[in-house]
Amino acid sequence: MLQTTSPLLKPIREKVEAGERLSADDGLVLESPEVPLPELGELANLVRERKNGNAAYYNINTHINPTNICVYRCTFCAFRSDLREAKGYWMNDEQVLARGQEAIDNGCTEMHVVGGLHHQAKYDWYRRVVEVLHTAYPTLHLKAWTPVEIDWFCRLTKKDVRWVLEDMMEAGLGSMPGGGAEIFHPEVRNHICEHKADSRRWFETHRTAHELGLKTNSTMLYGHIEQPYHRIDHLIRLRELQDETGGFQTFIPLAFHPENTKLGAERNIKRPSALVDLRTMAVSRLMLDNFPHLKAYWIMLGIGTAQVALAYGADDIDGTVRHELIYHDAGATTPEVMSVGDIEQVIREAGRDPIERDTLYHRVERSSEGWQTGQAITANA
Ligand code: V47
Ligand code: SF4
Repeated sequence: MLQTTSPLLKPIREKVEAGERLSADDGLVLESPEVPLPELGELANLVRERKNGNAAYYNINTHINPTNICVYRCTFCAFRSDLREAKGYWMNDEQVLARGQEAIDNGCTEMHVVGGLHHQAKYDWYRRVVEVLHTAYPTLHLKAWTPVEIDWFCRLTKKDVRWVLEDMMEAGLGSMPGGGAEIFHPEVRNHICEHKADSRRWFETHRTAHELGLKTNSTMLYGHIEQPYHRIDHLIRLRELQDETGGFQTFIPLAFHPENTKLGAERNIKRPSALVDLRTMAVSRLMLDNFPHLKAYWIMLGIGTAQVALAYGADDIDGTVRHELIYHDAGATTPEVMSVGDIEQVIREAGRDPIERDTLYHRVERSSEGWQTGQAITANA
């Protein structure tokens, strides 16, 4: 039995205990600073443990951003570059393959592939990134491209979303990451990334991916100009698609890192506090009742907050991670990579049981011969 005393939280606690869905109005109550954070966390932890017990999942993964040159100018982005800037780069096959080899040498099961939209790159170049990696390293799962990229590929090929996704699957696409979601509500989206794929396109892409049997992730970029009702709207839109398709595996709240960004400079925005991070995680866990997993992305939260987040709704800490640029360009001070020993230690220190998973949530079994996919992980409803 929970020790909740806040009168505001009482009716919501009763719904959560009874396994009932929370409304948008409930979500706004949870966002209110009048609801004490520890009580909110306790409630989110009830759901987290109901779904995933004491497990905390991680994987051995790496990132590749094949180019940082981008036609768009999202105001929150410190990663993008213009062609003429010194930091601009564009990888060739050899560089891509070298990253694949490094991933295999380090026991990675997954490569996260996203990047800029280079105005000079043809669709075939993007396709080749997936194809050369998949051909050379077929055991490496390629979690690649956001709806923003898929939308760009549709423009380049003059084909629809289904065609592009099927073509990428033929090349070796295994699933899709959660990026490009930002904040769906147009009041915010039009200010932070007005030109790229809108929320309708984001949902069309994920719906089509789910119809084609691809699993996908989802995110929300918080801690900038958005208001609580924008965040609740965002979560409810995700919950509605999940009701239809069941294709989302995980939700990852992403805290805005303002360093080297136009948005940060213009509005003098500071990075959200750990208290905001934990409240956002807890509210997300309570609103997304049909999502099996929530990720505390340690690269973005910092290790300490990610550990606490495992008691505020999160059951996954992402991976060992290698070659992360998006957050480090925007001021993240977390290490570039964590060893398996360290990530397991971080999870144990938080009082949870570390379990290595693959991208599609199967246990990973390792031996001196290498690794293989084990039992599927099923979260309780
Ligand atoms: O869409 C960009 C965000 C996202 C900044 O699916 C920023 O497993 C904060 O989606 N401050 C890309 N956030 C990262 C992403 C992701 C990360 C980890 C795991 C998974 C997964 C997906 O990063 C972008 C945008 O929302 N972002 N710049 C910034 N300055
Ligand atoms: Fe380009 Fe993506 Fe950065 Fe937007 S977030 S500017 S689409 S790299």
